[in-house]
Parts: sequence; C-alpha cells; structure tokens
Amino acid sequence: MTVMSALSEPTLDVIQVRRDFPILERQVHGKPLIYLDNAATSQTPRQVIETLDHYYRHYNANIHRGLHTLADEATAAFEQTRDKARDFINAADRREIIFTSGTTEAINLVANSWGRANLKPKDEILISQLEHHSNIVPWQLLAAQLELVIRVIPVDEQGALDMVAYRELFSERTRLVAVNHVSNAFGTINPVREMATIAHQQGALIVVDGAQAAPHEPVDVQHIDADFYAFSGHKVYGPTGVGVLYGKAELLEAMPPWQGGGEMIRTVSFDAGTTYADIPHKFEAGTPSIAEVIAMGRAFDWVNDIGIAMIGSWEQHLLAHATRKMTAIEGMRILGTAPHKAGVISFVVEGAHAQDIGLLIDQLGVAVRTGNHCAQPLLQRFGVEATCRASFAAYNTLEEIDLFVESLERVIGMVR
Ligand code: 7TS
Repeated sequence: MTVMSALSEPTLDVIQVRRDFPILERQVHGKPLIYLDNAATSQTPRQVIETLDHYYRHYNANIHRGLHTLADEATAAFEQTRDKARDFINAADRREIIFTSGTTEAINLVANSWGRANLKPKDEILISQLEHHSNIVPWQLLAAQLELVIRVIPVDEQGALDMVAYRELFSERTRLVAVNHVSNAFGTINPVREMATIAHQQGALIVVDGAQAAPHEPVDVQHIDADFYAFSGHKVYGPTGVGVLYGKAELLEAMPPWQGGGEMIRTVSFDAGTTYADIPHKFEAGTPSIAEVIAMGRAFDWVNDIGIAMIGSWEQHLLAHATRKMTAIEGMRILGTAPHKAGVISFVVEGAHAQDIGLLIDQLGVAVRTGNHCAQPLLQRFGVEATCRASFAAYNTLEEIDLFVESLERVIGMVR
C-alpha cells in the first residue's frame, strides 16, 4: 500500500467518476446524498447495472450444463470473470478462484472444509482482535465442535496489531492464523505479508479476510503468500451476493467438498459412490449467482480502468483531509489511528450518543454507519459499545467531507 502524502493531490477526476453512479443524484430528506458508508457496501456504477440488465434481457441461462447458445454465452461470461478475478488479485491459476456468496461464505468454506479435515483437539488458531465477526464466529463454531483453542492477537492503543505478541502466541500446536488485511471498524492495514511469513515459518497457514482491502489497494495473493484470501463483490463496486475465495491449488485439491449438489460432482452412484469435480467446481455446488458473478467481472474492469492504486491514493487524500477537520471538533475521539490506515474513520464524541449522531446526520443527507460494525471484541477492547464510522470510496469528494464535518458539528450541537 502506498500511503499518500497529504500534500500532493492525486489526479483522479472525481467528477467524471461520479457520473458513473446514478444513485449519487438522489436526495435524502430533501438533501443531496453524501454516502459515507462504503465499508458496508459501495455504490454500483451504471456499467455494472447495465451488465446485470443485459444478462437478463439477452442470455439468461444456467451455466456449465446446456448445449444451447444462451447457456454457452452465459457460461463463457461467467468463466471470464474467473480470469478477471485471477488478474485482480494476481493468483497464479484460475482454478484457485472459487465463487462464493461473499466473504462470509468464503471463510465458512475454509473452516468447514479445510478446518474439519485438518484440525484436531487442542490445535490452536490465532485470530486478531481486529476481526469482523465473520472471521471469528466460523472458527468459534469449529473450535466448539473440534475442541480447538483460539488465541487472540492483541492490538495496541492505536489499533495496530501487536507484532511482538503475535510472534509469541505461536506454539507447536498453532495451525492457522485468521486476520483481515484491512480492518472494517478502524481501517488499520495489517502487515499480512510479514504475518504470512511468520505463520509459515511456524508451520501454520494463514487465511486473510480481504473484504476491506480489495476495494482500496492492489492485492497480490502471491506476494502476500496467503494460503486463503476472501473478498466480497459488493464492496468493490459490484453486486451483492457474490464474492471470491482464493486458495492455493494444492490446498484446494486436497480439501474435501463442503456443500454437495449439482455442478460439484464427476459421477454420482448409489452403488459405486460419488466422485467429485476438479477445483474450482468441487466447491461450487448448485446454481450460482450467475448475473452477479458476470457483473462483478465488469466491476473489476471498472476499477482497473481507473486504477486501484489511484483509487487508494484518492481515498488517502480524503482520509487526511477528514481526519484533520474532525480532530478539530471538541470532544472528538477517533478510534483507530494506526500509521497505516485505509479510508475509514471510526469516532465517538463526548456527550453525544453514536446512535443519535447517525440518525440526525441522516436527516441532513449524510449516510454513515453507527453501531459495533460486527467487531464487538475490538470495541470492547476500547471500552465503547458503538461508534460512528465514515468510510470513503472513489466517488467521494473533498466538498462532501466538508459538508459532512459541518453537518456533524451541527448535530453535535443539537444533542449535547
Ligand atoms: N470481513 C470484513 C473485514 C468486512 O468488513 C465484512 C463486511 C465482512 C467480512 C463480511 O462481508 P460479507 O460481504 O460476507 O457480508 N463489513 C461490513 C461493515 O463493515 N459494515 O457492514 C458490513
């Protein structure tokens, strides 16, 4: 990740970018929408919306099974996204790309397939304190069933992982590290490449939750040396209901299927037993979200056309500007001030409930997220139950940040 200097202005043509997003023209409570809840889901460019529309108008068909023209066209477009996803995260092989319903399903797949096949009672899993619940609860469910031990990698006061503690947590029973690349609640960018190296030296694997990294910085799974890497389409300007699990081919090949059904088999017999398809199809049971997968491919194109590094730089610019302005607000406490941060600002304000801020600022057209951000252990660590969170995307502007901060000051004045 290149951390942008706050001084040099990136050259993103944000006005041009905004033209691709019809939703940005709408009003909320009579005010222009200022959408700052991008960590929850990003908005969708018209090119992606048109891809969905085009699919249903022209070649809606089930894939991998028909011999007719529509089925061929749908299958080709679906499989083309696999190549685009391979390129997007620089996987070595298209067979290492498995389509899932999102990050959550991807991690559950790893837990239930790799985890059940490889973990034994008393084996240990290291999970960071920064995780979204979707990289905690699947491991807790498995731990309860297989009698595994979960150890927590702590964060420091800034919300950065304590790498000394990380090294010390390993034992001869450590089998897996589960960590996000970027924290959704605080924006902390974790040193996942270094963490993977350490995990591998200790004989453990690493599963990286990339849900908040893929939209903001170039991801290279080979450079990271991640064993598994997961992300969701809807946070990368794509549709909901689709995502990607990357896994190293040799791991995926050795793993048993998780869900059984059509598409994932080679032969099925009551007498001779059932044999399974090769990867990636072994892990893609049933009819997938065909239109959404195809449209996710279009979203990757959209991001590539602008350049993910350019998007990341622009968001760093917005982050620096917003942090500077927000820090000046009396009683403001920003949670998560790690030196390497993505465009996420979590905050609480003395004397003002996060919930009230969220509700009132919505009346002014500003969408921020309020709550625990599905990261309860992290918020507990910092002694708060809820924060407000503003998170940025390619289409946000400096003017929107200024309006957001003005609105915030107004709202704080009302509730104090
Ligand atoms: N991991 C991280 C780091 C996330 O931020 C999220 C969603 C998920 C996993 C789950 O992704 P899903 O697509 O499978 O649901 N994060 C958020 C958020 O921060 N606010 O709403 C959803």
